[in-house]
Amino acid sequence: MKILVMHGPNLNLLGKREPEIYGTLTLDQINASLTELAADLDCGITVIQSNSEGSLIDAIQAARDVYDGILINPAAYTHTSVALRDAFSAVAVPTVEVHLSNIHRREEFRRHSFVAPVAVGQIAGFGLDSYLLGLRAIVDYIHGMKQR
Ligand code: CA2
Repeated sequence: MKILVMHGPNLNLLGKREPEIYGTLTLDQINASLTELAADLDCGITVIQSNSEGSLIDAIQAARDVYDGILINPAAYTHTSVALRDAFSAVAVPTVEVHLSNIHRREEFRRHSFVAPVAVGQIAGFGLDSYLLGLRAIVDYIHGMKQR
């Protein structure tokens, strides 16, 4: 099973700027934990990070017929990007949306996600564990699909 892990804009700054909001963990550390868990779950992961909406959309389109699922933290594009939502809708690759923070208890503008309605589900508020739970969730979901 192959999962594409996608990190959206500014997540490359994790652990390097504003640790009071997003903590001290770096993106490399998150990716290392995901890689470890992926080995336990017997799945392969490819990780990308982009600050560009177009590059993320290109990656979603290219994921069709290549990856079994997508794990994404769309970051700020969560709240703004109809284009990202349309790409997920078009490729129909099962997707789990994750957020480090609980977007529902932050500013009003973060409460709405354009991605959530086209995702299998959303996990928010658990820091690194949001990603790890998200990886378990997408892998379990795909196993379930294959049994049907
Ligand atoms: O909680 C999350 O994971 C978010 O997706 C993070 C986004 C934010 O726009 C979403 O509303 C919630 C922001 C990611 C930016 O990360 C930074 C890390 C360090 C310094 C500055 C930004």
